[in-house]
Amino acid sequence: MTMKVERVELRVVELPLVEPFETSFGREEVRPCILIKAQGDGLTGWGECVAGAGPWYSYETIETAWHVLKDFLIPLALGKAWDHPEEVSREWERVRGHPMAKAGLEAALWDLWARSRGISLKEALGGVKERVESGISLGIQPSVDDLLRKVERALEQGYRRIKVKIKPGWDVEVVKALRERFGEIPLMVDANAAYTLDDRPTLQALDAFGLMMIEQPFRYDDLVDHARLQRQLRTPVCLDESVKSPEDARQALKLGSCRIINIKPGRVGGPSAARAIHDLCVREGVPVWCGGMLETGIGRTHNVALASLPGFTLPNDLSASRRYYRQDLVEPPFELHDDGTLSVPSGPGLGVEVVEERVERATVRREVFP
Ligand code: OSB
Ligand code: MG
Repeated sequence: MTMKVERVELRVVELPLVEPFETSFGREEVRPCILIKAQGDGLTGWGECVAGAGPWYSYETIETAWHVLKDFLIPLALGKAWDHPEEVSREWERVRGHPMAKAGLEAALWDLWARSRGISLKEALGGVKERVESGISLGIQPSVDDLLRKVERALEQGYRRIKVKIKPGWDVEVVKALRERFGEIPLMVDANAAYTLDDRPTLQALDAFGLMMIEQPFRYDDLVDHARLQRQLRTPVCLDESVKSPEDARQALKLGSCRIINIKPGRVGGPSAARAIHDLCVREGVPVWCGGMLETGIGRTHNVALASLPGFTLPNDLSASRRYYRQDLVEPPFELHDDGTLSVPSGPGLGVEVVEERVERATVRREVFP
């Protein structure tokens, strides 16, 4: 069944976070993102582009993504006949980089495609799980006591693993305090590229705490130094920022830069690329989990569907809606079950309702194509 996108609507929405989120690269109190609504054949598909206000996590921003979507990706998609979203995303390979812009639009096409077949995103992607394991990612806090309180609450709520953000000066002491207080809980750290080879004594010290993994200690695009580090650590290195495509993933595994990969569809160019990395990692025996970018319910639903694939064997950065936003953009919002999981929606497409009046209220910019 051939499809055609006749209309695309882009919006920037801004949602206040229930609490500020601080990492080694900055602090966010309001999360802006681009929402993409693609329509054709009487159906609507939604996607979310995770580029942020500034180029702190990667080079992409709301402005660069808007430009690339408007001037290159949307024109390549509009009015073209296609059978599968992967076909359209192959056309975009001509556009170098800009994975977040591509991922947002490709996600909308997957939603459209799944709806046209009356199947869920989970089925469309080849997912198998009805529930996905939830972990929580806790930002840098004003004090260690604050963090201990946050971790205690997260454990009470049932989160299946705790990830804490680290940076130089907020690392070994913090992990030591967590181990002393909570014992052998499933614990990991994420440095968001804040360290260099000179910091190996710190990373060696972290190696003694039995962490599930150390996420992205080195530069946002490094594979070589990570490979050297991984040879010196017992703790698995997990790459986030450095893996921006299936090709990066292949090279990282070849070089031994990590033993785990955090798959974020936004970072790697979309659901197709995310699935390709999953498939590669399954073949190579490398565990993966789905990362997050503080998505609204729209991006979260796409991520939850992806995380239902069989290779996602580690807890994901997919928390309940209320952990991020007072009111999500979808109904029903994501709720944490007592066993620390989220349900994978099973209705057609996203399988949740996008509440358009909430989207409208959060909108600060909008444009329709053609
Ligand atoms: O490095 O994984 C990261 C949020 C924004 C940018 C980068 C990261 C994160 C998170 C939050 O860790 C994960 C989530 O959405 O829960
Ligand atoms: Mg990360």
